[in-house]
Amino acid sequence: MSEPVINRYEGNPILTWNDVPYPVGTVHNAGVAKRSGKYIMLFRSHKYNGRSIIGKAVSDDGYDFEVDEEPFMTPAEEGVFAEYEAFGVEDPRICPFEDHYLICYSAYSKYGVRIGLARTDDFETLERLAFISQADMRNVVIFPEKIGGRYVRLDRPHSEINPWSIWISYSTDLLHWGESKLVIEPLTYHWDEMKVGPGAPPIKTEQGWLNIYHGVFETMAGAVYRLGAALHKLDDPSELVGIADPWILRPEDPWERTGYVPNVVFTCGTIPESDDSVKIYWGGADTVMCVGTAQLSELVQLCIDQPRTNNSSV
Ligand code: M1P
Repeated sequence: MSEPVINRYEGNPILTWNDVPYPVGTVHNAGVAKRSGKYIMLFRSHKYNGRSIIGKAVSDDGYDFEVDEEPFMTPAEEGVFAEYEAFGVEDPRICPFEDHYLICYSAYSKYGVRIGLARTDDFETLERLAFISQADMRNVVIFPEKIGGRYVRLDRPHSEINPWSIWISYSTDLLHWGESKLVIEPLTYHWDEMKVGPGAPPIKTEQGWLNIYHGVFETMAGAVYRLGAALHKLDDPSELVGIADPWILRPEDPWERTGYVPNVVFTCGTIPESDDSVKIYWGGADTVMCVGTAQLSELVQLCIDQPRTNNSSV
């Protein structure tokens, strides 16, 4: 197996519950965006009652973040959103789209978990648009531009029959989605054999859309969440160029191996920079936020040169 392609930042974890000026037990699974030279992080926190809210932190360099005094998003208190967010809002993914930012988040209620879509222009105000799935669905990421004239997303429905897999869906108005098709399944006897889910919104490269996803392996001591990379065709992302056989990140640091949920690295956001590097942000053990860097060209090449097969060697 090749050497790790993600270099962990030596200052990890970059954000913990200690940095938050209101009472929370965790800081994890953050979406990120870059706006006017600032890095904006929308992170998930468990309140003491176990329900999740979303906070905001801002940084000049992508490593050193300062958290707002108040949460950015809490469950809605009236209307249709209140009914389906009553148990919490989780795992925001931020997709820059034209001159605004689309935010997909998991909404929990007594009916299960479904996906809410919100929009912001400035990360000061937030407009909830619609729920874009029924229950049960998690891990939705929208591509940052239309493809073939339509909005495109990767999503992860739950099913009792099939292992939890990554699907693709299309929309003409962002609100109604369909023509869904399965694109990545877990692979038996592989590090992602239990389930997979989209991680960060896909990144456009010359060779294809880079999808950094999470894959889960069940052990006698519980599930292990790792990150992998897949490359989707530019003009038709329902087709894959390749899925990298090795994982690109696994729980190694103490704050990834122990915490609220042990042995978890889980991404909801990346920031591609202009020099081929990409900052990858991940939650460690559902408890803290971490960051590392990789070269986009290396991640792409890994998908092309070492694609997984049914006879995976790693
Ligand atoms: O606890 C690990 C992760 O479990 C869920 O991920 P998935 O949808 O793939 O099962 C989510 O609750 C996620 O937030 C969490 O980090």
